[in-house]
Amino acid sequence: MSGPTDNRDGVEPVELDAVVIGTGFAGLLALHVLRNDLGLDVRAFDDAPGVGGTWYWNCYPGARADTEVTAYCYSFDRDLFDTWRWSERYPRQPEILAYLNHVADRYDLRRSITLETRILSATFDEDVNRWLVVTDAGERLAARFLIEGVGLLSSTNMPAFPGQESFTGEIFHTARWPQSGTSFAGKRVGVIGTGSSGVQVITEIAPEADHLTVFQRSAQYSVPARHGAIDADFLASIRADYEGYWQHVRNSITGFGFAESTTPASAVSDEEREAIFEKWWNHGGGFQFMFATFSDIGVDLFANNAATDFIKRKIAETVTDPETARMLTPTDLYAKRPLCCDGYFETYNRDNVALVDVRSDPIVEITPRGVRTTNAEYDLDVIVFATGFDAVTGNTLKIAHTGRGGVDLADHWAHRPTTHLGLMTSGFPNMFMMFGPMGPFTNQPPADEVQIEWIADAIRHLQKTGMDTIEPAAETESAWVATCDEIGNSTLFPKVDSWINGANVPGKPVTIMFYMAGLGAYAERLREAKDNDYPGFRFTAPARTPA
Ligand code: NA7
Repeated sequence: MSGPTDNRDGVEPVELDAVVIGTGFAGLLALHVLRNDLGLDVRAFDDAPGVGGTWYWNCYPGARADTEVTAYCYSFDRDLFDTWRWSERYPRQPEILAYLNHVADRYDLRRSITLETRILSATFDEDVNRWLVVTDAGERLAARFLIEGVGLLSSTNMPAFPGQESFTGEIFHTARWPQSGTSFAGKRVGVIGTGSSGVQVITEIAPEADHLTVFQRSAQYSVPARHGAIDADFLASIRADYEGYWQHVRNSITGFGFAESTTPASAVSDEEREAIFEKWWNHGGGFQFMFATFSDIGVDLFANNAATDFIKRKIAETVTDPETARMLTPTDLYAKRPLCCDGYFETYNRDNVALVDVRSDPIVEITPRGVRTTNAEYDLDVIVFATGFDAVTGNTLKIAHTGRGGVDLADHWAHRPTTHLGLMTSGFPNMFMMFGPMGPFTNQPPADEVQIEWIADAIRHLQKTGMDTIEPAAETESAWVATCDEIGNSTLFPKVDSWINGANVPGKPVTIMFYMAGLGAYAERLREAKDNDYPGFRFTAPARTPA
C-alpha cells in the first residue's frame, strides 16, 4: 500500500494534525478553530491567489449577498461582529471579500495558508491512520484529520456548446470572473443563464452595455431584494440580545435571522394572504418571501400556487411588452433556491435589452461572431456564462480520495453522494466535509459554525478516549440518507430541476442532496450524536506510531 510513510522521491511527507482544504467561510473557520482553539498543527490550502473561496472568484458585476448580512457572517466572536461595519443590508462582493480577509488577519491565519495550490489527492493509509495529501506543487503531507471546505457552490458548470473556441470576442463565467474587472461600455453582450448570478449580472450590465441579449432556458420567480442600509433598530435589537439572536438563527429553518411563518397559506382569507405577500414583496428577500410569508410554500401545492400567482401578477404589472412578460413568467413550481434582485424584471423594459427563450429556440452553436440559435444568429462582443455550478459534490470529486481498502470516493458515490449528518462518509475516517452532501439546506455561515463545533467536539472525543479515528458505519449512513430522502420527498423541491438535486449538470445523478428539515433540526441531530457518544460511528485505536 502506498502511504504517508512511503519515502517516494526521497522526501518524507510533512507531518501535520490536520489539512484544511479551502479558505472560504468554512475553511477559514475550520483553520481558526482547529489551530487557535484546539492547538493543532494545521495547514490550509486554496487554489485561488487569495482567501475568500467563492467570494474570491465570484467578482462579476452585481455580485452581492442576498442573505441579510446580520446573519451572513460569523457569530463566534462578538467583538468581530461589533467592530466590523457593513455598509448595507446585502453587501457587494468586494465588501464580503474584505470581511473574509479581515478574518484571516484578525486570527493570524495567513501564516498557515498556502494559496495557489490545489490538492490533487488524499489517500488514507490504514497502517498508520493518516491521510496522505498531495498538492499540485508536489508537496506531500501526512495528516490525521482532513477538513474539507471546498465550496457547495464553487465548481463551475460550463456548458460546452459547439464552436465555443471559435468565438472572437470575450467569454466569461460569472464564477471565474477576472479580478481586474471588465468594461461593457459600447459592447454587445450576451448572458446565458438566469439563476441568482444571472439576475444580478443582467441587471448590472444592462445600463452599461450597448446592447444585452439574455438567453433564458428557464423563467424565474424572482422577488425584489430591497437593497439599502441595515435597519438600525434591528441591529440594535441584535446587540441588545446577541446570544438570543444567534440562538434564534440556529434554531430556525433557514438560518437567515428573520421570523419564519408558522401559518399555512390556507389558514387565512384571500385578502389576508394577498396582504402578507404584498408586505414581504415590499420588504424584499427571496428566502423571506418563501419562508416568512407562510409556513408551507415549499411543501404544499395550494400555498405554492398562491405564491406563484402573486409573483406572476407582479411580472405582468412590471414588464411592459406582453410577449416578453409571457416569456419571463415561469410555469413550474416555486421550488428552486429562491431568488431576489432589485430591478430584474424592469431591466426587460429597456430598449437595449432583448430576451431569447432558448427552450423553444435552443442554442445550436457559438460562432466566431456570437450565438446561433435554431432561428437566428446574435452578433456579440462578450458572452457571459451565468450557468452556475456543479454544486455540492463538484469540488470534492475533483480531488482523488482513496479511503479504506483502496476505495475511491467517486466509486463510493457512483450512484449518488451519501454521508452521515452531511459531514462524514463510511470508509473515509477522520475526513470531515463542511457542507458535504446531505447537509442542511440553509444559510451557510451559521451552519458552518454548527458543523465546526461538532467536528472540534469529535476531535476532542478522540483525544479524551485515546482513539485514533472516527467514521460512520455504512448502515448509519444509509439511515441518514433514508431520512434525507423522506424529508426531501415530502417537499416540492425534487419536483423541479435545479442544482439542489443535481439536475443542472448533464450526467450527474439526480437525487436528494440535502437535509431539508432546517438548521434547527439539523443542529439538534448533531447535538444528539455528540451527547450520546456518537452512536452509529466506528472508532479505531491507534494502529502504530507513525514513522
Ligand atoms: P443556477 O442557479 O444554477 O443558474 C444557472 C442558470 O444557467 C439557470 O438559469 C440555468 O437554466 C442556466 N443554464 C445552465 N446551463 C445552461 C445551458 N446549457 N443552456 C442555457 N442555460 C443554461 O446558478 P447561479 O450561479 O445563478 O446560482 C447558483 C447558486 O449560487 C445560487 O442559488 C445561490 O445559492 C448562489 P435552468 O434553470 O437550469 O433551465
